[in-house]
Parts: sequence; C-alpha cells; structure tokens
Amino acid sequence: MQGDITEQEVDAVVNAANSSLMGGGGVDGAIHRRGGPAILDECRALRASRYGRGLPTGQAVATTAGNLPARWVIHTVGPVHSRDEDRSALLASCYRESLKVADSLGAATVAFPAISAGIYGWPMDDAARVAVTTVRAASTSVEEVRFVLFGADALAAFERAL
Ligand code: AR6
Repeated sequence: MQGDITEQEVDAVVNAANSSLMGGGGVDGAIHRRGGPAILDECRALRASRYGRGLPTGQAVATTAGNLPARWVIHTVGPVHSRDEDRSALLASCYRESLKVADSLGAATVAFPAISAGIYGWPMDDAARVAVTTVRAASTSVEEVRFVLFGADALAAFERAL
C-alpha cells in the first residue's frame, strides 16, 4: 500500500535505521519524531549493552514503539547501494532478521518500508524485488506483511515485483 509507516496499526513497524541507532532522516526520522523519546531511550540502552559498536548491517533489533499505534519498532540497517559488497544478501537479511525478531515478539502483523531505497540509494525496482522475494520465501509465523510505500512510483515497483 501507499502510505506513511508511522500511521500503521500493526504489531510492529520496521525502521530503516543506521548502525548508530541514534536516528536520522527518512523513515528513521519520522518514526522517532512521531514515536517520541521512549524509542531513543531504548536505543541508547541497546548501544550501552548488546551493540556497543552499533547494529551491524543486515541485523535487526526491537524496541518499544513509544507513541506510535504499533507496539514495537524493529530497527534494521540496510546496505548502502554504492558501498556494501554482498548488498543483495545483506538487504535480504534485513527482511529475514526483522521477521525473526517479529516471531520472537509474537508479532502477527508487520509493516516494512522500502529498506535502503531512499538515502541509501537503491534503485526502487531492485529493492522491491529483493523485499518481495525474501518475504515470500521466509519461514515465519507472521500472518501479514504490509509493505508501506511512500509515493506512487514505489507502490508501482512493489506491484511489479509482486
Ligand atoms: N513511511 C513510509 N515510507 C517512507 C517514509 C514514511 N514515513 N519516509 C520515507 N519513506 P530511507 P534508507 C520511504 O531514506 O534508504 C536515515 O537517515 C522513502 O521514500 O528512510 O534505508 C537512516 O538513519 C524510501 O522509499 O531509508 C539511515 O541513515 C524508503 O522509505 C538512512 O536514512 C527508505 O528510505 C537509511 O536509508
């Protein structure tokens, strides 16, 4: 669907974060702005404990969703298109690992943005193909995966991929 991921009434929304977990632009900025400081507080605690060197690309971790309608935010770090080797495998890993975290939380409905297709520079068609292929092949208890796309072009790319 076309829409704003921060408005989704799902169990978990996935954040296209960066390794620092300290916020940024795009989806990340919108989630922290709308979700409020409780999310950043948990991100800081994660940095002080499990992820002292940051969350590695392709991995995922959950926090509260603060004031968002969702219950959890699952933060994942997509690969930068121009920089990361094995970028397709890393992008696939973002979707798979996020679904694993969702399973561990008991989340039945999960909303994903087009990870890496903004500031991280992926061509939308390619990002959509990796997203759709990976989610379709995933073994998960999640009942609904909702791709929430910003704009008609992104929606069209995901429709083509589907
Ligand atoms: N809802 C749904 N989609 C959105 C929203 C929204 N509210 N806002 C943007 N998009 P990006 P990335 C779309 O840049 O490429 C941050 O600074 C956007 O149009 O959010 O993985 C992080 O801290 C695009 O199609 O994520 C990282 O440093 C897609 O979501 C870096 O950006 C992803 O764009 C991550 O870059």
